[in-house]
Amino acid sequence: MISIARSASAKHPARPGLLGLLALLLTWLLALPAAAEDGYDLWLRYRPLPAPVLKQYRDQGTQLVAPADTATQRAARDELVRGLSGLLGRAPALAAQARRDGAIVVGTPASLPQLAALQGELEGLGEEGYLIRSTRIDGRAATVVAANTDMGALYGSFHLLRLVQTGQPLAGLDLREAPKVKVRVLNHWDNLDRYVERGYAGESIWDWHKLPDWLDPRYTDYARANASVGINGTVLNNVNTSALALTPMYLEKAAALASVFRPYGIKVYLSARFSAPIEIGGLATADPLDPAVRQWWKDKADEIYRTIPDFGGFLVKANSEGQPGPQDYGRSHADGANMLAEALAPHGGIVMWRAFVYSHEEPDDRHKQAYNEFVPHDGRFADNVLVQVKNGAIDFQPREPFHPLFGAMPRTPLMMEFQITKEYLGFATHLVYLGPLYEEALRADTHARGPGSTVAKIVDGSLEGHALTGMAGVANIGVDRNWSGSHFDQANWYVFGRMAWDPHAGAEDIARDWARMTFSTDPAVVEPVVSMMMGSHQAVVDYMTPLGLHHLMGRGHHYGPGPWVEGGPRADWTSVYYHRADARGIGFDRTASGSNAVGQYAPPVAAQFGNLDTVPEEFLLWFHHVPWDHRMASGRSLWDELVLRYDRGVDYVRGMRRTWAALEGKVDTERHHQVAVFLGIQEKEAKWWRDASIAYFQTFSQRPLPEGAAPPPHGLEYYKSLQFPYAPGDGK
Ligand code: BDP
Repeated sequence: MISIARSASAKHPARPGLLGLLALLLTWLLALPAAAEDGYDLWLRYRPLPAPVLKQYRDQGTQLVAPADTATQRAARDELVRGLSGLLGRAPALAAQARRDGAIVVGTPASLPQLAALQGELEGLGEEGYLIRSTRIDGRAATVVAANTDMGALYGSFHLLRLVQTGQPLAGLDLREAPKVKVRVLNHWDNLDRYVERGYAGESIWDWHKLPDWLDPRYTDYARANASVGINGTVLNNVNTSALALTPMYLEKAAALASVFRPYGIKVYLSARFSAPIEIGGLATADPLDPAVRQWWKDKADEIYRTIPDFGGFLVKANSEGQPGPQDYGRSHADGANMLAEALAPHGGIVMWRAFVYSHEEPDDRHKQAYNEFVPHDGRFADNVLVQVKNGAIDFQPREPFHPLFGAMPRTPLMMEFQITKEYLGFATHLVYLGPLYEEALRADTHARGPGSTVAKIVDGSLEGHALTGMAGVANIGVDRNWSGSHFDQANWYVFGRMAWDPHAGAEDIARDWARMTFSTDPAVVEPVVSMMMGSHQAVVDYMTPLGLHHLMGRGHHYGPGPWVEGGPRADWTSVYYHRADARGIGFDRTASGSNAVGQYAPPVAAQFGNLDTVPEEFLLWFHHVPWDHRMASGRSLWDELVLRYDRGVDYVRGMRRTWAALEGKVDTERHHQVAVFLGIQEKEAKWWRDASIAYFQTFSQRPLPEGAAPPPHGLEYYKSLQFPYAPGDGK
């Protein structure tokens, strides 16, 4: 449209009536919702602020004092120029000194002598923290972003931009921020052939074949997005990895990515296959106590650090789901982790050793396996090892109680592993904001050292006094234009980063920031969007696995309902193993009369979960096998309550559709349309989950549906017959 206007004026410069035409066109353009957007810009859109919000920045940001002598300083200055120009509609004048009131001054005492006076105040902010303050510099009112390091200044710049993006006033600012967690990493489950395991946003963004020469500009945007939320590391390859990732050819490619990420404070890590010494080293064994194996890893570490001097370290999935590991040689997880730790230690690298393990022999309850294998080794891991624990004991289910390892290994730093990609939560099309799931897990009270021993305090190291701390998120990123497969899934990447920075942060505040940055500062958009997001996690729990049910999805691909899944290679890969429905009732008895997994929690928690009267209803069937006519808090029978929960979940999705439809015209058409269509898919699939689950469980309960509940439109056989051989993201 802009080009039409331009060519019209060039061809007919003096034609009478043209001005009128242009005025008409302008009126029409202004009446349109914001121009179509494809989501590529994520939350860093920097579109012009609306006039009423803009007014408050009239005198601010006209000047920018920000040195650009290092790559990180340039990244900060470029981002501020880009952001402020876009948001305020005018480029800030670059200056060496603030000459007018309202300048933005960014740097460290070393990079900007004007900031020397703040030196004392920067104490305690460490290498990544910053302060943002309204103060006077060179005798002028200014907004200062000051830090001990260039990286701190870059994080502070992103924070300042966020304040403007979300329409916060820049007057009277006095903020101090430092991350509460040290290692804040994405885990890409990306294979070297660009297939993304459990990926729903297209193939891997790492174009391995064209690396190291072709550095896709997208890599820089990836780094910007991560730095904007404080993510400081990325594991490039899948936990189920090929040993080839550690060969010179791939190390050179990884080094090229590291060079793009370095200015943004993002370290590169690699998943290491435990049997690499055999597969690419030509050794006969990978036994961690074998001197030749230990030497091989030391040499490999030396080689890696010659190629990537600031390499972060290894992520390892060992003796889990068929992956090789130390137990293949009768050694323990600690033996395996410590061997790698020893190789990395001279270079400052770390090992993230996953606790998501379950052995070839089926345990009586998979829930108990990680605890049983790891707790005996507490205190035996080297100083540069983090044990990486999923938020729950089974596997990223829509809702799980916190993992019993949290609080049970006080002498070992445990890092949190969340899944950002929605393997068990409807893939990319379901609108499910994961902030409430993360918050629930982090705020859970382990009672490990009395009340208030939250998972967040274990993850941030404060409860048990660990300096090495971490949080990992399994990435939801692919080559889709919008990065995450849907616009709302960007929020899950965003909230992961913000919570890794501060595990005590609130999901709703973060959703509000995200919505303002991503869609609009207009409260008439922000508030409905935030309210949709905040209820969306409970909704997916309701329509998929209410009241503590879990692991009921289709086999392998995990798409859609499959509560009937049984048989196959191992019982704990089936649904019937987990729901245990029979004529009497439903649920997994994990109390002392059953598997006693509940005994892995601290006594007050075990007592609460283990007692039918005190277990929170959301975990009822996780811990108890409960009769169909058990009285629920609502007064209804369990069966009626179950059906009601399924319906409640579907209804919530219908409500989201209505809310979103009412935002038409307030959100650009392209994104509005896609979200609307995806919500339609979500409603269809939520109903499918509800119908299939009810049809199946009714064969056990033998009870009528409660009044008002519609019978499933098809018989059970229909739901069971559905096949999805090409569902995306299946493990390979
Ligand atoms: C499961 C996934 C599988 C992963 C595994 C893991 O289905 O693809 O490899 O977790 O975390 O949830 O290792």
